[in-house]
Amino acid sequence: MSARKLQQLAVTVSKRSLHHHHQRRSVGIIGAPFSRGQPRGGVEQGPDLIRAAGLLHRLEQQGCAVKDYGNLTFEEMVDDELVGRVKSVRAVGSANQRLSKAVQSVKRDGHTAVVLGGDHSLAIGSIHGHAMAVGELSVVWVDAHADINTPVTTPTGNIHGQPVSFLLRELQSKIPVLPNFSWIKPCVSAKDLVYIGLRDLDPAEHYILKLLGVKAFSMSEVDQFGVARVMEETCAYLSEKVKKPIHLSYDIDAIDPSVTPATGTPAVGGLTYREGVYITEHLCQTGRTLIDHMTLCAEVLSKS
Ligand SMILES: [Mn+2]
Repeated sequence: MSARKLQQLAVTVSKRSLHHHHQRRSVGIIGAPFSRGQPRGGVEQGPDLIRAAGLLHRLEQQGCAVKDYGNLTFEEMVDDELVGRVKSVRAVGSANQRLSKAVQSVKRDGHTAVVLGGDHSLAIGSIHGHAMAVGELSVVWVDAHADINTPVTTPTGNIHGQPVSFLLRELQSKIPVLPNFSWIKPCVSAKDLVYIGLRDLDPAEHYILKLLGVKAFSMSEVDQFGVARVMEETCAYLSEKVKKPIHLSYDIDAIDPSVTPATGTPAVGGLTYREGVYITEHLCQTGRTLIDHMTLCAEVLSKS
């Protein structure tokens, strides 16, 4: 069910962009069956389940040229002990380095890169690879959670709650040295990040967002303004100075668990199905004025 909704999200994206560009969009799919950023099993089946629900066929039906790069394989890590309180550090660092290289290669081939996760720690490699390939990025992060704990502030030790902290330049002095993380180059500025759908933040995350002045639309603000105005303001904010390519990082738990129950971290009071799809539609309409400057990547949590 969750995979089906996701497939519809992706199809909506390609349809809109084709309509506005009048050109054939080529999409490169990367599967990242990885779950070590959090403790629960199942999420590593996400890429194959989303394919099984017909994602590629539906994209082709909409006129996209689709190249499936298959699933990445990740090495087993023995002796991946806690570092401070952070779990599976070596596995997460190594998997994301691999993903970053894969994204760079897909971008070099000229595709819109779509990453199918996998838990949200994969955003580290996905955004890093995208930035290495195309330069400065804007990031739209759709999620119930901010995922911006540092390895020091994390209450759980799970890296799926920390990916943004590794990517933001402003937080680099707060990030300790971790095994298999030395390859990461912080590549996103706080002013180029917008959150949508937040409703479950840890105290330290709230503090970091305030400190850095990160633009964020919580669910209260989606309620108050409506998703259409939220998206208008998001795009106006991101294109204030320079129009940068947009990286969309979409955690399925942004949508209400009554619609997408297949997530490890459900948070009630989320986006409706239409609000969740509208976000992708609006970003693609923006592509009309940002031709060839927009790439969508989705890191997706999908539990069977
Ligand atoms: Mn989340």
